[in-house]
Amino acid sequence: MPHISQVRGACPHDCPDTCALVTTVADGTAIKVQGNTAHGHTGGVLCAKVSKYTERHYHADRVLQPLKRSGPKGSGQFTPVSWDEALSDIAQRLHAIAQRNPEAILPYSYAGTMGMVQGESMDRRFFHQLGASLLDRTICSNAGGEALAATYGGKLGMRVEFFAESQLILIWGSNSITSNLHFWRYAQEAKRNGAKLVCIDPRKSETADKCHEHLQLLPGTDAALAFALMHELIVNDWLDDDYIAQYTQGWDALKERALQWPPERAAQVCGLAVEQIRCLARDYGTSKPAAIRLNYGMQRVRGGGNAVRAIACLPALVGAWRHRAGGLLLSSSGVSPFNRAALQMPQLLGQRRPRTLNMSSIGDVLLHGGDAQFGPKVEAVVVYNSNPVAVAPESAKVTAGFAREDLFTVVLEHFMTDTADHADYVLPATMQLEHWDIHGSYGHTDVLLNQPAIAPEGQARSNAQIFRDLAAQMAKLDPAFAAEHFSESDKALVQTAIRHTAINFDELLAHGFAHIPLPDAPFAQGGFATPSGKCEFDNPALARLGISTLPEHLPNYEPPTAEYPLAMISPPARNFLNSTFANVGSLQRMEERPLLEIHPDDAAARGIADGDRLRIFNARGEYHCHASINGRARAGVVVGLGIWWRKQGLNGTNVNELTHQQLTDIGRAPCFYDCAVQVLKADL
Ligand SMILES: Nc1nc2c(c(=O)[nH]1)N[C@H]1C(S)=C(S)[C@@H](COP(=O)(O)OP(=O)(O)OC[C@H]3O[C@@H](n4cnc5c(=O)[nH]c(N)nc54)[C@H](O)[C@@H]3O)O[C@H]1N2
Ligand SMILES: Nc1nc2c(c(=O)[nH]1)N[C@H]1C(S)=C(S)[C@@H](COP(=O)(O)OP(=O)(O)OC[C@H]3O[C@@H](n4cnc5c(=O)[nH]c(N)nc54)[C@H](O)[C@@H]3O)O[C@H]1N2
Ligand code: SF4
Ligand SMILES: [Mo]
Repeated sequence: MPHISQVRGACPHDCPDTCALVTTVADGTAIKVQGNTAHGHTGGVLCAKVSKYTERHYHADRVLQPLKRSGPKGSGQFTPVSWDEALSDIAQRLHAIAQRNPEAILPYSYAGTMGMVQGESMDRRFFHQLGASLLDRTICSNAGGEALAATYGGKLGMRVEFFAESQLILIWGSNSITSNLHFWRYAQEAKRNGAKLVCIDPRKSETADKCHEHLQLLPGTDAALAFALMHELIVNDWLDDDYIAQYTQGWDALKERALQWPPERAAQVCGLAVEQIRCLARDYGTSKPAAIRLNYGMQRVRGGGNAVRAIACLPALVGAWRHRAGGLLLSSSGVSPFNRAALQMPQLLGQRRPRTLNMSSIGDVLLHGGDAQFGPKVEAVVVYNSNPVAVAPESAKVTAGFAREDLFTVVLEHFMTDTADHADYVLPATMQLEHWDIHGSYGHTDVLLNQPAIAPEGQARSNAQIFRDLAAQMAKLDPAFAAEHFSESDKALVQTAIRHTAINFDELLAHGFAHIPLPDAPFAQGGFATPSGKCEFDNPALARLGISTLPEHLPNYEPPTAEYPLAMISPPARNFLNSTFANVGSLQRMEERPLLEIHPDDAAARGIADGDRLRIFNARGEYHCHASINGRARAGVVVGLGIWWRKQGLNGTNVNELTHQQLTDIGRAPCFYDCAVQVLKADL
C-alpha cells in the first residue's frame, strides 16, 4: 500500500482568487491538486490550469539543474554546472560590478509567485544590501492601484462574498470567468437571487455571454462612460445627497465636469448607443444595493488611472457604500497585514538611495543606459518570478536589450522561457508544492499558508534559498556584506511575515487559511483612508504630480489611423496565466494556437477567412498568427489573446511585438490595450 497524505497549500499565481489547495501525495509523489472545500472562497473548485498542476510540476522540460550559457546570447544553448560553480561565479560577477557601481545591477521580478517569502523577502534583502537599483513594479495594476489610493486612500473595497447579495453587478473591464472565476461564483449566486449582471468590455467575452447586458465600448473610453452615468444620476436626481455631503470631497467641481457629458456625447466617444448608456444609468441609479466589480483590463490605456478614479466616484454618488453588498471592488490587497519591512529590510540600504527603474520600460532601460533619462547603464539583471521577454511591452526592444553581449543575466526559473533563453545562468527554482510560503489576496481578504507537500525535484532550490546562498558567497568576497541577515529559513520567514499581526501561525497550520478581521461594509460611514477621511472626487495632492485634481477622460495614445486602422487589445487566454502554462500540453491544446479575433466586417474587407494566417503589424513590429472570426471582436477592434511565448509564435514573436512603452496617466504602467495595428492576410 502506498503511503498517502494530503497537504494544504495556496495557489501562488497572479490571480485575484488565491485558492486554497489540497495536494494528495503518494509515496513522495504529488498525484492530485484540488481545491480545499473548507475554504469558502475556493469552495473546492479550481480553474482548469491548476486542476492540472501535476502536469506542470512533472513536465519533462522542467529546469532541474543550474545551467551556464554555452552559445551566443539568446540562442538557448546551455551546459549544466554545479550549484557551487554557478553561485561562486555569479557572486564574483555581481561583486565586481557592485564595486564599480551597485546601481548597475537590476533585480527584475513580478508575481510569478505571489508568495511573500518566494516573492519579496530574501531577494529584497540581498539587493538592498548590495545597493542595487530599485524596481518600480508597475506592469500590471499600478494605474488602477494608485488611482484607487487617490480616491479611497488604498486598495480597499467591498468584500467579495457580499456580491452574492447585490441587486445589480457591473462587471467592468473584467472577464471574470477567465480571470476571476471565484468572484463569478458569487455573481452567479446573485443572478440566481434575481440580480442583473452587466458587462462593460470591448470584447464579447465568455463573461459577457452570460450577463444580461453587454456594453461593448471602444477601448480606453471608460471615463467618458462614467461621466455620462454621473450626468444621468444628476439630472434624474438619483443621488444620495446625504452621503455626498458627509463623506465626499469635491462634489461641486465633479458635478460641473459630469454635466459636460450628456449620454449623446459619451455614446460617440464610446461607440455605444445612447439608449444603452441611459438604461445603465437608470439601473445604477435605482437598484439597491448596486455593486461594481472593476478590474484591471480597463486601466491598460493612457487614461486608465483617471478612468478608475471616475468609476470609483460612482458608488459614493448613489450611497451604495451604505450596504455591504454595494460599492466597488478593484483590489482588496490593502487589507494585507504582512510585516513587509521585516521581510525586506529596507534598512540594509543604509544611507544609499539607489535610483528606481520602471519594469514597464525594460526595453528602453536595457538599451539606453548611460544617459540622463535612465542613468548608468545596467550591466547585470537578475530575473525571477517573471518572463519579461514575453510579457513586457515593445518586445523587439526588450529582446534586443536582453541580447546585449555585455549584459550579465541570471534567471531563476522553472522552464526555459523566452527570458531564460537569454540568460548567462539559469538557476532551477522550486515550485509551490515544494516550498513554504504565505499569501494574501487581491480578490478576497483571507491569508493562506502554503506548506511544502513534496521534496524538490532535481536540484531545485527555493528563490529565498538561492538568495541566501548568493548572500553567503558575497560575504566571502566582501567582509562588509551583512551575512547575519540571511539566516532565517523559509518557514521562519513565514512567521516573520505575520509577526505582530492578528494572524496566528498555528491556526494557519491547522486550517491552511485565516480570516483578517474586517467590517462588513468598509465605507458605510465614510472612513476612507484618504488624508481627508472622505472619498476624494477632487484630490488636491495630485496637482503636485502634474495630474488633474479631478478625474478626466484622456483619449488613447494610439487612436486608429488610416495606416493602422484597428485598435488592438490583448487580454489573457483563459487557459494560460500570463505566459505561465503556455508550455503545458493539455492547456496549450485547449487554446489551440496563437489567434487574433477579428470582426467579420474587418475580416471581409481584407479577404480574411477564419483560420487564415495573418500578419499583424505597426511601426514597431510584426506578429503572425491565425484569424478567429468567432463573434467576440467588435468592428474596429481586434483581440490578440495572450500571452504565448515568442518562440511558440509563427514568426518567433508574440503580441507584445506590437505594444508600446508609453505609460499610463497615473502609476507609470504600460498601455497594453492602447495600440493601433493593421492586419493583412499573410502570403503563404
Ligand atoms: N485565466 C487567467 N486568469 C488570470 C490571468 C491570466 O492570464 N489568465 N491573469 C491574471 C492577472 S496578472 C491579472 S492582472 C488579472 C487580469 O484580469 P482582469 O483584471 O480581468 O483584466 P484583463 O484580463 O486584462 O481584462 C479584462 C477584460 O477587460 C477588457 N478590456 C480591455 N480593454 C478595455 C477597456 O478599455 N475598457 C473596458 N471596460 N474593458 C477593457 C478585456 O477585453 C477583458 O475581457 O487576471 C488574472 N487572472
Ligand atoms: N500584451 C499583454 N501583455 C501583458 C499583459 C496583457 O494583458 N497583455 N498582462 C500584463 C500583466 S497584467 C502582468 S501581471 C504581466 C505578467 O508577467 P509575469 O509576471 O512575467 O508573469 P508570467 O508570464 O506568468 O511569468 C512568471 C514566470 O515566473 C515563473 N515562476 C513562477 N513561480 C516561480 C518561483 O517560485 N520562482 C521562480 N524563480 N520563478 C517562478 C514562471 O515559471 C513564469 O515563467 O504581464 C503583462 N503583460
Ligand atoms: S489560478 Fe486563480 S482560479 Fe486558478 S487555482 Fe489559482 S487562484 Fe484559483
Ligand atoms: Mo497582472
